[in-house]
Amino acid sequence: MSDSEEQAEARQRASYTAEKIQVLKGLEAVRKRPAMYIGDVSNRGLNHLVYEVVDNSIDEVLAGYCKRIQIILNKDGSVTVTDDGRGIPVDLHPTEKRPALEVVMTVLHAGGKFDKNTYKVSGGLHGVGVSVVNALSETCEVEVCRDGQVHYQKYHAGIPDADLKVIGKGKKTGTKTTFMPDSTIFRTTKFSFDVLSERMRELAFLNQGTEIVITDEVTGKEKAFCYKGGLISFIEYLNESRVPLHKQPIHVKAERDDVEIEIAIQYNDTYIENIFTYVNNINTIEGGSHLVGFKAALTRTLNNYAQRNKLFKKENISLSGEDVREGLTAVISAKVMEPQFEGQTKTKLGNSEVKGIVESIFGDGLAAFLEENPKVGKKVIEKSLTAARSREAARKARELTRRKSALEGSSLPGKLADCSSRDPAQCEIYLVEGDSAGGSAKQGRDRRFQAILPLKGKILNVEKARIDKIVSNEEIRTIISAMGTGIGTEEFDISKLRYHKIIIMTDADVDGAHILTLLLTFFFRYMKELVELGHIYIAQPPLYRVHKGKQEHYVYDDDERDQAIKRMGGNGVSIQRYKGLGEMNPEQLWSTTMDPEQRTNLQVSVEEAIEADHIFSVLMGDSVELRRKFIEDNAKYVKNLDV
Ligand code: 0RA
Repeated sequence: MSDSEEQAEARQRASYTAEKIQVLKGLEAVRKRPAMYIGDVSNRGLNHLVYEVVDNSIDEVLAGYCKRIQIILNKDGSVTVTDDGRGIPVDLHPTEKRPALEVVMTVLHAGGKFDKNTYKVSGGLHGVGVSVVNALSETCEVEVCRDGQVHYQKYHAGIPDADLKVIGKGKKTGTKTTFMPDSTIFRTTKFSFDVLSERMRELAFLNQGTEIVITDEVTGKEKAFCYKGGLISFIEYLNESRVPLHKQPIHVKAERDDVEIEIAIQYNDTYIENIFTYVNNINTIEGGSHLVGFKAALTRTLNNYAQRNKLFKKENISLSGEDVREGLTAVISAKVMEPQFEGQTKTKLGNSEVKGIVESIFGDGLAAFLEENPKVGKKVIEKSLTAARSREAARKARELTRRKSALEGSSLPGKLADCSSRDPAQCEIYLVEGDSAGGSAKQGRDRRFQAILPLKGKILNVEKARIDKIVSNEEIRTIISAMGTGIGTEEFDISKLRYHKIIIMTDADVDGAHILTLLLTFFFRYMKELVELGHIYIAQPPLYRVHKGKQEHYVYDDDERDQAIKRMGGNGVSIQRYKGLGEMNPEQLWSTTMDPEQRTNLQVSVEEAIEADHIFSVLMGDSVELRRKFIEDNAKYVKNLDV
């Protein structure tokens, strides 16, 4: 070998070593700060590992090569994701000098470098790359079928055990990934079949015709999703328990300047606005430019249509955005090349060019539909006009309350026992079922930062009532004025929120569960941001008091109860089952349920917004049949209720 050849080889070795060190550093960073990459290390972060792997297969769906994705929760606690795409490339990576597959599996953000013309996700929780999943797994195995061969590699904590090798032959193509989440990193390593399957259903709706099957090998549960109708099927699912105003959903699909837009909408006879928006299959909870464009087009197109067809009896009337969205169920799906995600949870689309594109595509599509379906057009305009009238009535009712409370000198409800702090970030409000529990809570609380609002009986079911009736309901009015924010999409103002923690405290019986559901429905429909931003909590009062002599334990479920009895030695242990909050004295209520040092509140989230909408619409809607089926299917969730 000549000197220069030797030098070149030495240089290459050095650069290879340098690359290896880079890779190790990257994997180490992920293992040191997992939350930076996947949000958190709870059940939520754990489930995101599955989403990340599935997202890569979905990219292959979007590229047009993958039809089926299978997810198996294995008996040993690992997960296997299999797709029938082209298979991750295995040839040498031009600069890294290793198989592309190994690069994808071990280098952060190496995933999307091969194909330029795909709608890749950037930012947000997804799209961190499958190398992150690998780094956070005790073991991970990939099998790639392509070019007639089966390629295989295994990793420990993201580091390859050996070089990529060929382990067999096969005609088919595809990728199979099996990973075992690292139990030293995650607080829990048990995947949630129900949560995962909701997301798989959503992906199946959003990617028309793709078959997604999820199996739990432990319980034997399996769900297979495949929707020929895509977004149209999605809308039909969302409106399942509602009465539609027109049979066929309105569907618009087009592409402009590399932005793909698909929208489906259908009106129903409720008063609820129910819009889901997506960018590259990601739920944009905070909305953004695609939603703004959609709303603008809907309002403008319906007003123009009504004007031109003389559907407004009075001249000079115009429908507001809220009027035309009453009883509307809509799904908006945008595919954007370089999405910019903004907002508190990075789920708001920032790309301003998308607004105009959605506005013109949807405006044109809707106008064309209305011209061809005048009967539907007339119905929609009539519904919107009724909405406008009742909104006016609601405004007058509110105005009246405002003037009345101005006369009385205070706008806060008399039943509210407010706290002394005026810093909302420090303040909490307990919404308590019944006057007697309310009384105990008032005595037991820390009045510096805890306010108590006792609620009498059941609040109105907002799922079935229109806004004017809702705002004239006494119980709901009390809640609204205590919150300080106002309600609805236009009037709601989060900056006026008076308490950053809103804690619902009800009895552990059927009535309590009903009141809880009614309250959650109200917040979900009319103060959604409170739920989205995590301001709503459910208090967890103990189910039993176990005591013997001077020993005393409060426990929250049957397992804990049995353990406590064992610890105390069985004999002479007495057990008290709390049926209502009223059975606890103020001190007990404080120490078990209200003391921030000891309590365990449940934070309500809308990660599964579709499921939440479905639950509320079914439980609170008109269909007895669907309700019965739902309760049967979900019996396990209600087993702790005292039926
Ligand atoms: C880039 C190029 C090619 C395939 C893939 C990515 C791919 C990635 C994943 C991740 C999970 N499943 C996947 N399937 C495919 C193929 C390029 C070619 O064959 O020319």
